[in-house]
Amino acid sequence: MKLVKTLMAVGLGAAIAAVSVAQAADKITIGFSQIGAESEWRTANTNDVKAAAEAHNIDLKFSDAQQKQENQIKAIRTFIAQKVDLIGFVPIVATGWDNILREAKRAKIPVLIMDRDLTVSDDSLYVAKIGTDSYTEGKKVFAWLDNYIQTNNIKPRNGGDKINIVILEGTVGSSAATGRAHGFDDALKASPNKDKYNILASQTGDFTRQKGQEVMESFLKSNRDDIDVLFAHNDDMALGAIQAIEAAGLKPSKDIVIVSVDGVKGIFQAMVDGKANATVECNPLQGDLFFTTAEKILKGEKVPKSVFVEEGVYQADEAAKVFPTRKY
Ligand code: GYE
Repeated sequence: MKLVKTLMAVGLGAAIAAVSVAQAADKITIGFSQIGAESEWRTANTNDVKAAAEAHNIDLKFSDAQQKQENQIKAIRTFIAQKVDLIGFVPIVATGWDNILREAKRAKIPVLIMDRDLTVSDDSLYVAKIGTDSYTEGKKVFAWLDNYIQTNNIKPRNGGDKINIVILEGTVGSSAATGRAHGFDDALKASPNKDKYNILASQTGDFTRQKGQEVMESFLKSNRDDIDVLFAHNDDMALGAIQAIEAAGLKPSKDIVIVSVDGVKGIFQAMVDGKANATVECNPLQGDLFFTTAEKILKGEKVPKSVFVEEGVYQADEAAKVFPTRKY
């Protein structure tokens, strides 16, 4: 209505200018703080957020925290000063957000969380969370592993009576790491085969290929002939570990069963090459759901507090068939 009046009141050139001003004013502005670029998964997630912002015609202020919570807090504070319509972020770790979220609440800017979970003293400090169900992923990892070990009748390499597992954990304090660890542990404890497994070592590789390789090297130094299984909290660390396993003269996927989480192209390639056994999918393509939810929040619609994206499990024997259909 306002626009029609404007069009009548001014000449054509000015009218076109008025239309674009009106459109710009209508555009939703969202500040988004991403963790960084630690993994193939994260890169896919960032690309998807940027593409989805364009598709939704959102004015996106994107900030990369380079793996530091303090940078995320600074970015959120800047978004508040810029009076964005909504703030989105991926909490690098679960705790430490209360103060900055109180600042956002005081400024009446809604907050929508993506991917990782957070723990706050008051749940009204954020509107909703969309993303990853890390606990279920951890459970799926153990379920796959238990079934694989039992159906293939895999025996401990060192002749002992337990299958020895090493674990490469994700970023310390991140919900992606704690969720996957708890899910795996709970499923292990609930298994009738629980006494057949031993966790030999578990250490963080910070979700990166480089650290995954380094930590696996140190595991192999102390226990080369005892390790039967590697569970990596993400594919990138598994890919780094594969290099360490080969350098130690062992065959990844055969001497050491390898299962990880994410489902990125790199691990599909490794499965096709016979170097990894399975991946539990974690879908990074969360941008469309994020902006759809943000739009609803800004229209005053009610949204569920927590929504998870769909995820599957893939193993080596289907990798070649599935590979061409993978989007990340
Ligand atoms: O699995 C890992 C990334 O938070 C679910 O973070 C995400 C995890 C993902 O770096 O590769």
